[in-house]
Amino acid sequence: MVGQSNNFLTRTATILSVLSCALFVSTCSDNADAKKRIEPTYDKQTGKLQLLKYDSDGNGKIDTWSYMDGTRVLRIEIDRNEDGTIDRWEYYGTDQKLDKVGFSRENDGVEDAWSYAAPDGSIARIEVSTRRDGKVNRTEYYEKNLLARAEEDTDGDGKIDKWETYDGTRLASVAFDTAHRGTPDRRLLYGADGTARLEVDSKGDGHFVAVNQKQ
Ligand SMILES: [Ca+2]
Ligand SMILES: [Ca+2]
Ligand SMILES: [Ca+2]
Repeated sequence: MVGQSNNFLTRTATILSVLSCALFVSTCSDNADAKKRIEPTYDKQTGKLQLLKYDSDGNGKIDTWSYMDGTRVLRIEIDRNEDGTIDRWEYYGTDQKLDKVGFSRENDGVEDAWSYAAPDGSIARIEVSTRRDGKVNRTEYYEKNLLARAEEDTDGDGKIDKWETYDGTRLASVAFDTAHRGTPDRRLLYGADGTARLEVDSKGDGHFVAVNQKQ
């Protein structure tokens, strides 16, 4: 998933250039071929372009749907493996830059996570709806395309109650707010050697003590 991000961006740029080439520019070299593979739909009353259906790989089957407001792209939905369910949702801002990319963590056509890119094209964060109801309750923060930390509202009360940190690809710590104080009151620290240590902040003053130590 993470490694696909840059491919996604490249693919998106390609699709956009093909679409605009076929529809709006008359001098592009692949114009005729691309035009054959694109089906536009226009608003009956205003005549504005609403939807472009596109067969990106030319196998005769539509795999890309671009929802448009005239010449402006609003959203592109892609069925990459052509199994009949969408697996990538691209959302565009008014500046026509890719805002976020939705995807299905279960690959079942249900959009449950949204990736946001950093200016260099790497993943900045991924928002997740772990209940798959469209509500974001987990946010993962990435550095150099590696998960660095995550925070989650596990009980759905709107407040973060679980925090994870990562060291490379290894989970380094998980902290929980079991007392609904808004801050963690217990945490598990995982060593690189496979050890784990439980610490508790019983007073809520940010001072954690290992449970097997005398306080
Ligand atoms: Ca196709
Ligand atoms: Ca699919
Ligand atoms: Ca919560």
